[in-house]
Amino acid sequence: MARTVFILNGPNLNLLGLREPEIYGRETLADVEAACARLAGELGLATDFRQSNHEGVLVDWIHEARQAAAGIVINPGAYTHTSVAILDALNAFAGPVIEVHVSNVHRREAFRHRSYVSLRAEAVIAGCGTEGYLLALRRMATLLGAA
Ligand code: CA2
Repeated sequence: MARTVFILNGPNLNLLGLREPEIYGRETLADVEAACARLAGELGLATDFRQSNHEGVLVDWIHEARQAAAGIVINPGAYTHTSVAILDALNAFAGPVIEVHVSNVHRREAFRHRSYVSLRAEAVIAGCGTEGYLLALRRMATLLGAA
């Protein structure tokens, strides 16, 4: 059976493609979900793609991943820069974690330069637009020893 990768998205990412296209592009989160599912199939993986605006829900999903996922791709949104709770939950997850940002956070405000999640992530992808999710999945396949 294909191993499952949780792809978790934090606050406001439900607005992807609907606002601020100059920063976040024109693809919607549904477009990203479909592209990830397609690529995962080619890589011999399955995806479980979710978005929440609530920190505790993201923490609960990371706990769920301990039993249900081989790896986690996460764009924690603004919680990247603030959430020790998400870092702690990721530290309790045994598999690989890849952090994704649609925008290049390092070209933006100083408060976006710090990431708690990067302390745990095997890899960080930023500034590649929504293609970053697909790059993360390819790297995840390598880390998991899949296709
Ligand atoms: O670049 C990224 O992927 C971010 O994780 C996006 C977060 C931001 O707080 C991080 O610093 C970097 C914000 C997500 C907001 O998404 C929107 C998309 C379209 C319109 C408005 C917000």
